[in-house]
Amino acid sequence: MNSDELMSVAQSIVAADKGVLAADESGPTIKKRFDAVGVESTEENRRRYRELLFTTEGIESAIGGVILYDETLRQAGADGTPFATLLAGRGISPGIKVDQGAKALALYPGDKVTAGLDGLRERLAEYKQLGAQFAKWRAVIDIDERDIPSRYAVQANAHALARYAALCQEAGLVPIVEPEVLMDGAHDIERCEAVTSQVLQAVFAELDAHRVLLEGMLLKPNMVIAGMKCARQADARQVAEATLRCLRRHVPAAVPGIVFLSGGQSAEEATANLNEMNKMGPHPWQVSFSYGRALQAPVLAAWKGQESNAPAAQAALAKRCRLNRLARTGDYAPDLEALD
Ligand code: 5MM
Repeated sequence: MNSDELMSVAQSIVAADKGVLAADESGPTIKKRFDAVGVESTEENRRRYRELLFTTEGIESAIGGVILYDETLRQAGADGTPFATLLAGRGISPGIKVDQGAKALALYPGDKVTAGLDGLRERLAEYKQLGAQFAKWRAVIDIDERDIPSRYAVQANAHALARYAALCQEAGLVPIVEPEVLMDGAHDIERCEAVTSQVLQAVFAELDAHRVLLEGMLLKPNMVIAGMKCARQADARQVAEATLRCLRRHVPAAVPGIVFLSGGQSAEEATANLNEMNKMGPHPWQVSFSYGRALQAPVLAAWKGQESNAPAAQAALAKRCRLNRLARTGDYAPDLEALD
C-alpha cells in the first residue's frame, strides 16, 4: 500500500469544486433506466450511452471521478480508446463498483447484507491493471416502523464495508465507502438521523479495527432526509442541519471528502441540499456529491437512445455539472435552473 498515492487520489477526486459521477449501474439497473426512456439495453447501447456521458465537453471542471461497472471498464469509445484511458486523459479518475449487490441476510427477514468479498483481492488486482484508481462498495440499510434495520444487519454491513476498504487499500485503490440508508418508506427525518448515526458509528469503528487509512478513503453517505412516503418533509435547511450534525458526530476529520448519493431525490433537490450544506461551511472534510440519478436523469430523458438527441443530452449533463459545481461552494440558487 502506498499511502501517499492513496491520499493524493482521494484528494484529487474531491479537489476544488469537484465531485463524482456515479455511472456504475449494474445490468438490471441500467435496463430499468433505459426501459423508462424506451431504449433497449444492449451492450452497444450501454456503450454508446456511457461514451456520450464521458465525452461531454467541460465535465472535468466539476467531475473528479467516474464510477464504472465491470462491463464499462472493459469498454472503449468509438475510436477504440478504453474508457479508463479516455477519462484519465481528461484528468478524471476512473473507478469501479466492486460489490455484488445487496442480498437477503439469512435469518433476519427484511434485512440485507452486501455480497462480493469472495475473490475480491484477485478482482481488485485486475481492476487496477485495467486502469481503475478507486473502487466503490454499497451497503443498503432499509428502515421500517420498528425492527429494521436490526443491530446485527448494521454490524454485518459495517464489517463487510471495512473488509472491502482494507482490501482496496492493500491493492492501491482508494475505497469509496457507501453505507446507504434508504429514503424509501414513511419514516421521519428524526428516525433517518438516528439510523444514519448508528450506521456511521458502526462503520468507523470497523474501519478503525481493520486499520483503514482514513486519509486515503472517501465516504459516500445518504443525506439525512425524511422517507419519501412521510407526510412531514423537511426543507433544504433542515436537511442540511440534520445531515451536518450527524456527520460531525461520527465522521473523523481525517476523511478528505464526503460525497453524497442522491438516493431518489430529484436533480434539483440534491443540488439545493448540497448547496445549503456548503453555505454552512467551512467543514472538516470536502462536502461534495457522487450522484447517479441526480446527474443522469435529465440526460436520459433528453437522449432516449437517438443520436440526434446527443447534443441535448450532453447539454443536460453539462448543466447538472455546472450547478453542482456551484453547490460545492454554496453559490447555487434555484433560479439558475431556468438558465441553459
Ligand atoms: C448508479 O447506481 C448505483 C447502483 O448500482 P446497482 O445497479 O448495483 O443498484 C448506486 O450504487 C449509485 O452509485 C449510488 O446509489 C448513487 O446513485 P444515486 O442515484 O443514489 O445518486
